[in-house]
Formats: sequence, structure tokens, C-alpha cells
Amino acid sequence: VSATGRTPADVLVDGETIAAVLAPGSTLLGFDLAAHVDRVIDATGKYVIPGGVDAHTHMELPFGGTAASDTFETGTRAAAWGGTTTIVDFAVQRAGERVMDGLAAWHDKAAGQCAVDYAFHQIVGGVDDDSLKAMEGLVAEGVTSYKLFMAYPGVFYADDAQIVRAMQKAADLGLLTMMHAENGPAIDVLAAQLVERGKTDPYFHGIARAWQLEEEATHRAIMLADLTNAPLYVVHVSAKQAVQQLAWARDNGKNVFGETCPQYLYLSLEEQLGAPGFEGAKWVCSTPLRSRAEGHQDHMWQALRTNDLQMVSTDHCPFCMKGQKELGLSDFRAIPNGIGSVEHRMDLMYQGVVTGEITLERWVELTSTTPARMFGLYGRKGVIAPGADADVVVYDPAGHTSIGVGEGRTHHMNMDHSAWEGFEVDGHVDVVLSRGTVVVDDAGYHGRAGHGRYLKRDLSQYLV
Ligand code: DUC
Ligand code: ZN
Ligand code: ZN
Repeated sequence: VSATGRTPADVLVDGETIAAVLAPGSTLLGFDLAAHVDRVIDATGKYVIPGGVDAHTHMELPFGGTAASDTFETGTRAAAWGGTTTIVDFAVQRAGERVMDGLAAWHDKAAGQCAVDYAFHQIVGGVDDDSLKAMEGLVAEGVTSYKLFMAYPGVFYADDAQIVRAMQKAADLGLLTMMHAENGPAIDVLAAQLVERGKTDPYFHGIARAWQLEEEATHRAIMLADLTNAPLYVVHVSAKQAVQQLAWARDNGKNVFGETCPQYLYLSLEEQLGAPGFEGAKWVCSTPLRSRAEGHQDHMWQALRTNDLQMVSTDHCPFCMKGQKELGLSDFRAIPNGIGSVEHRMDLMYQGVVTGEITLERWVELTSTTPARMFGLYGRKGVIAPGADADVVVYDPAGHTSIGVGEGRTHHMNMDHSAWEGFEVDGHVDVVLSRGTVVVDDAGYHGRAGHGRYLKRDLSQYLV
């Protein structure tokens, strides 16, 4: 199955790459192929797809006085289990730090640790003369996209003046600007007012981060990108009104893109409100979960069909309850933001095929092909074709996956809970190859830390 169609085929892998895609049972120079290869993987009745590309992960992200609980080792192992064979993680620069030091620190964390291939975006958390100058070196490092935050004043934050300067620089360099589009200063006011009134439960995280503040920031980002001729990619879109801004921009010829994440398709603010005690903390992420009554989730699925949103990443940012999420027991503002999903994205999005929300081809496009194109990896990743890396997943539509940490459930992420506990999914990741090596099959996990390589990325293949 590719982004454009499906056909019965044999996939011939030679070393780390795909050598040929052949009609089933083909011979090569008169030889019966099956008799002359080292290993035959029988995919009869199953789908063979390009390995997943998760273009938004945060291994070891420092946040709220703690750090995301997956290392590159544990996080990429979980990714492999779930059929994701490439991640693009965010190297971090904060105000007052040097961009290239941040990138070097991320290389240090990941080198020799990853089970699957990895690449980096650069968070520019402090825009000033030094960081703008340093952006000039990113493309040569294979880092062709960078992220700004309109949220989180005092942590990672860009005001409008900084956004304009960074976008001008990015437009010159061909860097894709990724935007966390929420109005942080306004959120901070609302959050403080809620806490003053004793509204400290996790649920109020989503009340403070109102959809109006996502819509407003998305619109502002679009207009500043238009002004500066900078292509724009809005991360983790969750409000239908933000999607409407993106749709309007695209209809008017602007080079603007958006991703959503599984949590914004499946989980809701109402469920968070109904969670007992402090349980709702497991769903504290930003952008926040949105109201199902307001129709945000249905709108996200629709936008994935109409291409108002182009791809699905996880924003994988795991924190344990114990010692981490618990920091916000008496004040939701202190709950580290994030949900861990890197292991489950392929299964959760396949569920959209089962329920008729998206086609099989769109599943591949949203989870592998478009992420590869968007972030300059296509050709090596995102496609099963001669010359591409042999990142291949055999997916069993007749299989079943029980998601969560309990017995008999999948869960290899370094978390003491799952935001997806109890999810039952039709379909199952059967076999995973990463650059020609079988890393997962029915006998279990065969991957190893250090197999995954750093990928220098080309410019986005969506730049014009
Ligand atoms: N959102 C999250 O949920 N976690 C980390 C950073 C972010 O923007
Ligand atoms: Zn973000
Ligand atoms: Zn993120």
C-alpha cells in the first residue's frame, strides 16, 4: 500500500535498501526468487507499508523542572514496536543559550542510542542576533526546519517582533517555520485567575487554553508568514477554528500546512473532566484536549480527509504520574505538558481506516509519505520503491492490539501509565524492518540501540 494505491507485490530487500517491487511470484533472470533469498516474510493477507515517520517527538525534553521520561533508547524502541521507523525530534535552544550548543546536546543524547533512524528540528526558544545568525548553519547540519513558540512566556517564547525576524531569516534560508500557535500571555492570565478561584484540577488546563487563543495565534502566524514569505507548518492543531484559519489560508494560495495528533482525534475535554481524582493529568498536553460537544474531533477527521490538515504526528512527550505529573497535584500549571504516543500512532490511525474516516492510502500518506516529503526525507523514507531505505512494516488487518500498560497490552514507552489505557484496536503491527534489519516480528523485539542513524534532511519538498 502506498499513498497513491494498492497492489499485490513482492518486495525484494537487498542489504539496507529496497532492490525491487515485483509482481507476486516473479522470477529474476529465470531464478525463483523465494528460493534464493536469505529470508522470506510471508505477508499474504496483510498490508505492506512504508515505515511510519513521526515528525514530532520530544525525547528527554526539559519541561517544568523535569524532563520527558523517554530517552532516545526507550522512545525509539517503542517507536519500532509500533511500526514507526523514523522520528524527527526537537533539539532545544533556550533564550541565552547558543543554537548550535542545543543541537550538539541533542546529538549527544541520541548518538548510539536509537533503534530506528532519527533526525532533528531545532527549537529556537530565544530569537536574538546570535540565534538568527546561527540559523544560517542549520541547513548544512541537515536541520531544515525550526520551531517557534507563541506559548510559554519565560520558557520558550517568541513575541511578534521575534517571529517576524525569524521568519525573514527562514524565508532567506529555505527553512520551514514550525509554529506552536497558542497565545501564551493570554493563557497565563486566564490560568492564574482560575487558580486564584481554586480551580486547580487538570481539567482547567484546557479551560485556560481556550480555542480562541489557538485560533488567534494561528491566524497571526499565518499573516506574519505571509508578510515575510515564509512557508509555515502549524504543529499539533486541535481547535476546529484553527483548522478553519489554515483552510482559509490554503484556499488563498498561502504556503501553509498543519498537523494534528491522535489525542485530538480520540480524546476530549469532557472525558478529562470525568476522570476521577488527579487522573485527568495524564491528558494534560498543549494544545489541550478539546470539547467533543463542540465538534473539534469530528472536524479534525474531516480536515484529514479534505487535506486542510496534511499529516499526523504524535507530539510524543511522555511524563510519569509519579514524581512528574504529580508536581501539579495542587495547581494544574505545574503539571508537565505531554502525552506519550510514539508507539501507538500507526495503530490509532489505522483505526480511522477501520471506522471509515480515512482510506488505506490516506493512512499511509498521513503517517509516512507526507511527513517524509514535508521534512526532506522522501525517497529514502516514506515510500517502498527501488533505492529507498528498506523501512517496511507488515500490518495485519485481521490482528488485534490492546493498548496500555496492563497485562497483555502493548506498551514499551518509559511511562508508568498510558493516556491510551484500554484502547482496543483492530489491526496489528506484525513485522518491522529498519534499513533492511528485522527489528520486530512475531518472535519479539530484535532491535538494538545504535542501529538507528542520524538523517541529514534535505529542504522540505513542499517549498516552492
Ligand atoms: N506541548 C506538549 O504537550 N508538550 C511539550 C511541549 C508542547 O508544546
Ligand atoms: Zn508545541
Ligand atoms: Zn511538541
